Amino acid sequence: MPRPRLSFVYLSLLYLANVLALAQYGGYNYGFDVHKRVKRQLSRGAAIVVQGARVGSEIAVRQEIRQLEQDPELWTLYILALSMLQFTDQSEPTSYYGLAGIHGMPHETWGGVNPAPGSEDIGYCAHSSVLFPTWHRPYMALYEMIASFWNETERPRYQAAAVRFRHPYWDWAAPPPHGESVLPQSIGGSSFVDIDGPNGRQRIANPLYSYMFRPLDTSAFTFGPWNTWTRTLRSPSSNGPDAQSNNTAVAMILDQNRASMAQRLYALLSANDNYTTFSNNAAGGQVESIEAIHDTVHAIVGGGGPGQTAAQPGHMGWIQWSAFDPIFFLHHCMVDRIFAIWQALHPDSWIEPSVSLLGTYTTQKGATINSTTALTPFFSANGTFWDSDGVRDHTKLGYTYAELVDGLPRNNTSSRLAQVRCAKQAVNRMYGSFSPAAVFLRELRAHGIEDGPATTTQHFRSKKLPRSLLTNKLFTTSSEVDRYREWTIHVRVGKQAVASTESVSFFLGGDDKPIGTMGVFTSASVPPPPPPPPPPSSSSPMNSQQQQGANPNHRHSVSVSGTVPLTAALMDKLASDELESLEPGCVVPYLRRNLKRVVRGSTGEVVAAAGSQQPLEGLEMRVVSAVVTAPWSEEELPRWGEGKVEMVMC
Ligand SMILES: *[C@@H]1O[C@H](CO)[C@@H](O)[C@H](O)[C@H]1NC(C)=O
Ligand SMILES: *[C@@H]1O[C@H](CO)[C@@H](O)[C@H](O)[C@H]1NC(C)=O
Ligand SMILES: *[C@@H]1O[C@H](CO)[C@@H](O)[C@H](O)[C@H]1NC(C)=O
Ligand SMILES: *[C@@H]1O[C@H](CO)[C@@H](O)[C@H](O)[C@H]1NC(C)=O
Ligand SMILES: *[C@@H]1O[C@H](CO)[C@@H](O)[C@H](O)[C@H]1NC(C)=O
Ligand SMILES: *[C@@H]1O[C@H](CO)[C@@H](O)[C@H](O)[C@H]1NC(C)=O
Ligand SMILES: *[C@@H]1O[C@H](CO)[C@@H](O)[C@H](O)[C@H]1NC(C)=O
Ligand SMILES: [Cu+2]
Repeated sequence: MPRPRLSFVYLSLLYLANVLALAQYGGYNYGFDVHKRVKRQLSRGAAIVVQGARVGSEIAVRQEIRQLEQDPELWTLYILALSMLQFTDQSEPTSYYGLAGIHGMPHETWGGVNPAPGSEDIGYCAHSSVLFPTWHRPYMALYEMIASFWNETERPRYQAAAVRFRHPYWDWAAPPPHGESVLPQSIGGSSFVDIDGPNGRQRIANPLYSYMFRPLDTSAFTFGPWNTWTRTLRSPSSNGPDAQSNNTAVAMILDQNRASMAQRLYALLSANDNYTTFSNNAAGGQVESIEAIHDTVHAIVGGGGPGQTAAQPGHMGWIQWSAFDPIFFLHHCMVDRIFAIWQALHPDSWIEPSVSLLGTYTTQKGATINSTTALTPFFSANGTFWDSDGVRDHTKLGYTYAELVDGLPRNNTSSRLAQVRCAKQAVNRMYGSFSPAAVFLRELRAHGIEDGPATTTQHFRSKKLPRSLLTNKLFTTSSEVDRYREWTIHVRVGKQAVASTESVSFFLGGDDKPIGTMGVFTSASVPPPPPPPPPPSSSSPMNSQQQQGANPNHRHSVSVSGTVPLTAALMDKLASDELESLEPGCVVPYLRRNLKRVVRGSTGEVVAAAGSQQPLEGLEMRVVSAVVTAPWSEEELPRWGEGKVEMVMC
C-alpha cells in the first residue's frame, strides 16, 4: 500500500503530469452506490451531534500525517473516507462541501442554525476572537467524525481501523524527514493516488491535493476568480479558469519559513501565559498569538509568500474559501494540538469576557462573547450547542495528542505536574532547536550536569557550568550566565492596511531566502481589485495603495498583529563572525544596515520591495529584544523578560 516516495525534485515533472491528467480521476469504484448508504447512515436524526470520531468511550491519539501514512490500514481508511466525502452530493450537510461551507462561503444556514440579523454575510467561524481556538475544536471533531463514519459499508479490517482512527494533523514546524519538504508528498505531490480499497487497487483523485467542486455554484461564488475556479488551488498560476496549483512553490516557502515557525511556536508556548492574548490576533497587548501563527500558514499555502508568482492567493489565503482546500483540516488539527499543549502548560488561564470584533453568522459584531457563548452550529449530545467550557477538555471529544499524558485525573496535583513536565519536554524537543536554549541544554547534557526542575539556587547551578558555556558569546548578556537575548520583529497591521496586505517578509543582508514571513488572513466582502501589472522589482508602490483608497476593499475591520523571530538568523551571523554579540550595541547597527522587508498586497503583488524606504501607512514594524533565562532541564521552558523596543522600521 505505501505509495512510492518521490522527492520534491520530481515535483515539477509530476506537476506537468497533473496538469494533463487532473480531470480524469474520480472517486473509488466500490461496485455499488456507496453514497446512498452513507446518506442513510448520516441522516438518522435531524441534528448532527458532534462527538468526535469515537465509536465508544475510548480516547485515541491524533497522529502527524506522515505517521498516519505509516499505518496502511488507517491511511487507506482515511483516503477512502475523504474521497467518499468529496464525492457526496454537495447538497448534503455532511458532504465535504457542506462541512467546508460551515466556515465561510457560501454563507448558508447549516443544520437549521439561523444567522443573527445583519450577520448573513459571514461564516460561522470565529476569527480575531477569543473563540478562535475553541470554535475550531468541535469543527475539527465534526469533520473527524464524518471522515470515519462509513464503516457499515466496509470490510472488517477497516472496521477495526475505524475505532483507532483520528484525524491527522500536519506539523508545519517540525523537521521533515531527510530530503523531504515540510509539505508532505501525500498532500502536494500528486493529483492522484493509488489505493487498495475493498474492490482492489484503483487510481483515484487525491483527496488531499484539491477539492473539485461538483459543480461550482456560481450563485454562491459570485465573483472572480472564485466563480471560475472549479477546484481549490494553491499558489495559482493565474486568475483565469485554467489556473494550476504550484505546490512546489508552496513547499519551498514553507521550508524557508520552518525556522521562523518553530521559533514562533517555542516563544508562544513559553512566553504567553494569558489566554486572551494567546488566542487571537487582535487582542492587543501582546503581538503574538496562535491565530497569528496560523494566519501565516494560510497565507503561504494560499500563495502570498515571497518568491511566489501567484497572481492572487488561492483558496487557503482567504477566510471564506479556505476550508474548501483539504489541507485546511490538517492545518487546523495542528492548531488544535498547539492549543491543547498550551492548555496543559497553562491550565488555569481561560476565556475572559470580551467583545466580538468581527461578528460571526450567529453573533452580531460588538456582542459580548465569553466561555459560555454557543459554538454554533455544533450540537452536543444533550441538544444544546457546545460552548468553550464544554470543549475545554479536548478528551471529551474522544481524541488526544501524543505529547499529552492523558487519561490521568486532572484533579490530582502530582499527575498534573507530570503532564506539564512531559509537555515542556516535548516542546523543547520539537520546537526548541533554533533557540539559544537548545545550545544551553546541549552543553549541560554534554557535561552531564542537566538538572531536574529548579531545586537548587541559580548561584549554585552557575558554579557548575562548563567553560564552553561561560565563554559562549550567546550567553554574555548579564552577570548571570544562563541568560541570552531573543530578537523579534513585532508587526502590527492597522485597520486600513489589513484590507491591502497579504504578507510581510523579512530578509537579512543580501540573503535571498527570507528569515520569515508574517501572513495576514482575512476575508473579502467585495471583489478584490484586479492585479496590477508586473514587474514587482521595479517597485511602483502606488498601485495597491491608491487602489485601496478608491476601493473600499474592507476585508477585516480590525487591526491584527504577529511576529517574525530574528534570533536564529542572528545566531548564524554570530557563527560566521558577521556579528560580535547579540547585544543591542552590535545588533541594532547591523540590522539598520541589513534588515529588509518586502510587503505583498492582497492580490499577490509586491507593494513595497526590499530596499524601498516608502513608508507604509498602517504598518508598524518594531524590533524588540528580551532577556531570557535558559531552561536548566528539558522539562523546563525558557523564561522571558520584558521586551524592549530597540528599533522602529518604516
Ligand atoms: C462501525 O461498525 C461497527 C461494527 O459493525 C458498528 O458497531 C459501529 O456502530 C460502526 N460505527 C459507525 C461509526 O458507523
Ligand atoms: C512553481 O514555483 C517554482 C518556485 O517558485 C518555480 O520555479 C516554477 O517555475 C513554478 N512552476 C510553474 C509551472 O509555474
Ligand atoms: C490577559 O490579557 C488581557 C488583554 O491584554 C487583559 O485584559 C487581561 O487582564 C489579562 N488577564 C490576566 C489574568 O492577566
Ligand atoms: C456570556 O455571553 C452570553 C452571550 O454569548 C451572554 O448571554 C451571557 O450573559 C454572558 N455571560 C457573562 C457572565 O458575561
Ligand atoms: C450540555 O452539554 C454541554 C457539553 O457537554 C455542556 O457544556 C452543558 O453544560 C450541557 N448542558 C446541560 C443543560 O446539561
Ligand atoms: C478526582 O476526580 C475523580 C473523578 O473524576 C474522583 O473520583 C476523585 O475522588 C477525585 N479526587 C480528588 C483528590 O478530588
Ligand atoms: C495521582 O495520580 C498518580 C498517577 O499519576 C497516582 O500515582 C497517585 O496515587 C494519585 N494521587 C491521588 C491523591 O489520587
Ligand atoms: Cu484557519
